[in-house]
Amino acid sequence: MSRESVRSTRILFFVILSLLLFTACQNNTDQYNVLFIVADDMNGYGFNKTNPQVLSPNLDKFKETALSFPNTYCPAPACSPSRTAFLSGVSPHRSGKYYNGGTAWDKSLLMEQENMMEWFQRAGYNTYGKGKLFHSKIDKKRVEDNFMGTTGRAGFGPFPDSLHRVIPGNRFRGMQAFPDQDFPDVVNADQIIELLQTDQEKPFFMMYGLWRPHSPYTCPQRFYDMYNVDEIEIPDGFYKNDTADLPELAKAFIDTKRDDFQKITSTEKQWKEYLRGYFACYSFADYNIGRVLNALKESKYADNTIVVITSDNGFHMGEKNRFDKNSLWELSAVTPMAIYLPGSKHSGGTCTKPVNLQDLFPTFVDLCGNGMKPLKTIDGKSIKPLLDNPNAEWEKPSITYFGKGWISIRSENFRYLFYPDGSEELYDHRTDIWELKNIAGDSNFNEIKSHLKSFVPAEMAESIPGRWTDMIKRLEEKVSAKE
Ligand SMILES: [Ca+2]
Repeated sequence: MSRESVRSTRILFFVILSLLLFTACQNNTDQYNVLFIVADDMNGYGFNKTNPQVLSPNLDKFKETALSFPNTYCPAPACSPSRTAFLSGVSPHRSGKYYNGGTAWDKSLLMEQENMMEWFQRAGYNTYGKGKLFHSKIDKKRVEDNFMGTTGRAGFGPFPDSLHRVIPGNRFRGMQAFPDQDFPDVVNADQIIELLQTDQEKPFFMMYGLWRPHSPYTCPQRFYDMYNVDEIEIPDGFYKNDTADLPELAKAFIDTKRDDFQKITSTEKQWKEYLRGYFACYSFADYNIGRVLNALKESKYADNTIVVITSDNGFHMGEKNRFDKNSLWELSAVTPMAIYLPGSKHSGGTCTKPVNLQDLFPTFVDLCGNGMKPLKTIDGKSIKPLLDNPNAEWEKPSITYFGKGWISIRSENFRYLFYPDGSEELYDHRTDIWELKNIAGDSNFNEIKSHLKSFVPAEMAESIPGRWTDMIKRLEEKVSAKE
């Protein structure tokens, strides 16, 4: 070998060695890290700008770097069934977990399921979780195994002071300010930030579950101060008589929360104070999300970490005469989402195709799995094709379930609701984003209606006993007796 070629070989050797060392220092050879942030009861007001009064500067900034999916919907419109579905990969129509309350993970279908974190671990990841994650009680050891450093059986924790906890039937107790460190969202963000500053030997899947903007609407004073209560406007989506054209079952359903509605709206001033509480907590959640995003930006994982930000379900602030989630209409079903994919050409873009939180697990399998498939069937469909091309063909609508036979199907332009007695609603989102005019009876839309109806599953599981199971049964009996 000539002297020249020995020299070249040596140079090549050092280049390869340096590359290998560089890659090792980046913690993950060819796998992305994932930071998955889930807020609680965050509707589209700030995230999707459907109510421009709500300030969410950190989400706005994140959206400039990410691909936004404003038409993302939950598998079921409440914390526990939504999280159970998207973390297990089992849709509510197969598990029967449609409502809050009761158990779920001790039922065999879910117990035997390999959940999202377990799959990530098998795919070679370290998994971390802080804050509100599963919601439904899952085996303590399994939670601890799934999420390093998680406290509490349901992946909650640290638990908030009782002042910040929800009192059923009393979501709002007036403006009550407390210091930052009183809030689990702050403490959990601190811990996530610390993890991002730590050397990671393996790729990581890190989940940060916020409690806000979920009620009670307590937060640090400066977030209330962002809103002048006298200037707050009643939401555009509120319309006094938009429930007149609903099916009987839907009307009876709305009546179950009428007292709640009347109490909050008894004076306009009180309603505005309620709105300020939600808006302030929305901005507080935005602030904590911003802290975590800044920490990621300053970390060495900034360039190889996928970031997903979304909520477990949406929330009505008076629309359809409700102050609640637990419904199949847009405000409750929407879970606005944005995804940062390193190197994406579509930063700052928007994909308006209808997607579902149920689609996240298969998407992670696609992006992070290196061919590792889940052990059991998971529902949903990978949205990787949309991350690659936001205008790609996407025929699949997004489905939200609220009990056996209670189903809502959202295409890019329409929402179709189907009830167990066969009654229906249809809304055209091109002209009616607040779903004020039910056009199910308009024959011009028959084709669209029957197309969407074809996605109603032939079989749906009976409800696992939960907070709404008996109530829904009684409503069905009451309405069918009248008909
Ligand atoms: Ca929730």
